[in-house]
Amino acid sequence: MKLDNATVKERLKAALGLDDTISKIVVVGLGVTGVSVARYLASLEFDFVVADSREHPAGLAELQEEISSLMVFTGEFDEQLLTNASHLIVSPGISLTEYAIQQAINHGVKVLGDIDLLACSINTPVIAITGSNGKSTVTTLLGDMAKAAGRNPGVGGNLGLAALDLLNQEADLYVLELSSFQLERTTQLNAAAATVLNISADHLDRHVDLADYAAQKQRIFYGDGVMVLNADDPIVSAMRDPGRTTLTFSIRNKADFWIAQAHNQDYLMHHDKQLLALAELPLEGRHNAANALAALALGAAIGLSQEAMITALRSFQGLKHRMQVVGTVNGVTWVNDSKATNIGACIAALQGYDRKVVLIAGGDAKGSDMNELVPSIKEKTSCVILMGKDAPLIEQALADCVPIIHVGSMKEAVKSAASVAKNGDTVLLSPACASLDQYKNYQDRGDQFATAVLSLPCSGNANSTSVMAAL
Ligand code: UMA
Ligand code: ADP
Repeated sequence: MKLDNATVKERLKAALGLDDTISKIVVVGLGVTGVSVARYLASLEFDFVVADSREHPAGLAELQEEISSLMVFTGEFDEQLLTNASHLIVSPGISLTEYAIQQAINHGVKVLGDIDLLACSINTPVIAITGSNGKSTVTTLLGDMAKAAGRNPGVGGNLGLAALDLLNQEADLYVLELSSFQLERTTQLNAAAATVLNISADHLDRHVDLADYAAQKQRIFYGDGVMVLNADDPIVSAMRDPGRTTLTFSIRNKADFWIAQAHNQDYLMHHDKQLLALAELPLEGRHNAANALAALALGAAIGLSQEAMITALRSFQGLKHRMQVVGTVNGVTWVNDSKATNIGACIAALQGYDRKVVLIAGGDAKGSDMNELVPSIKEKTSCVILMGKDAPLIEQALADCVPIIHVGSMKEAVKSAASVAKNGDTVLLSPACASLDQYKNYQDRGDQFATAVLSLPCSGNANSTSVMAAL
């Protein structure tokens, strides 16, 4: 629940130095985050201006109708405007290394993000989730668990609904997915429970190196809440703070939440208590067992009932574009994992198979080292179909260890995959790269995949009904 405006203003002033009479605020970026920040500041009667490097930001006209006095600067960021500010509230998609922002920082201008504004505006517990992969899955699952336990959670953040927009609805708990970009400009979050699910290379075009990327993620643990750590991930395990309450999860070894075998079945466990047979979890891939354990640990940290969490787990169908089976055509199963926008996700997808698959990959590698993909591709693929800007980087890394086909479009990729896949095979779209070089976003890439699969000519045992359901 949001606090009253006077209290919020006091807290913003004390914590961030934001003062409605003297602060000179520039909201930088007018996407989903910028619009939510502008609306929120206006509701608190703060003065501010907005800057966006596009000439025509999409949401501008609507926002100008709502806030008649809104002053907007479009086009290349104006160094003087930013340097003369006292505070910049910068959207996560904008790098703090942008020249004008750097100049402002050098002049002592404070940089904030939307998450700190939210943190100062509520007295409600927050569960915060970050990691290279699994954030959206765990955030959504935990939201479902909280609802099953009779709570009224506000679920959002990097997931899509901007954090400050969550204040428009009543909530007794916030479940926030947070990116490294949001966390790098956050100092006020004191989550009741927080996790870094895993760390693998991602966004290295924005962060100095993997250590810097991990350090930004670690900021999720600011405060004194319960830390939920992945015991299988050495970088995450090293984040342990001996003074803090910690819960661990592991799909390999014994931990607070772990997997044990009994009567030839794997079970999700809490210490020595069997919670659920893994076979009852309606999600593809071993990595989703890790996600389920992480969600159970986070829920336990804030006292959700185990029964309610297990009920939510049993009915959780996963999210679109993540290991989503789109159908079986001519005996070949087609799986859409378009959200695999980094190496870690692609490796996790491949490792979930016990026989070789045809892999469709490629796109924008965002500075990651494609050599890391090689062992899993060697072990788990019979052929790799490559597309997109960084296809040559992947090809170079693979160095002829597996047959490669180059294609220019998703339609061609699906056609080529259909020509090499045999009855009983799986074709997996798990690109290990971002989509923006060829598609509007990962959803567009996944939808084009499903559409192309649907248009494949069917013979005898085709089952295209499930393909249509996936669109
Ligand atoms: N902009 C500029 N100059 C630039 C770059 C951007 O002016 O150089 C402007 C854009 O024109 C646009 C605004 O800044 O108006 C965009 O801001 P943004 O890129 O921060 O995007 P938002 O629309 O605010 O969405 C952001 C997150 N996007 C990014 O971090 C890139 C969304 O995560 C998130 O859902 C949303 O806030 C609500 O919290 C998306 C994402 O791709 C899903 N996240 C990355 C990921 O998951 O890997 C981190
Ligand atoms: P995020 O929000 O962190 O991008 P998602 O839940 O949307 O995470 O999943 C993104 C991609 O990562 C998908 O390809 C999914 O199959 C894969 N994935 C999900 N959970 C994990 C995990 N725990 N480890 C590795 N990969 C994962």
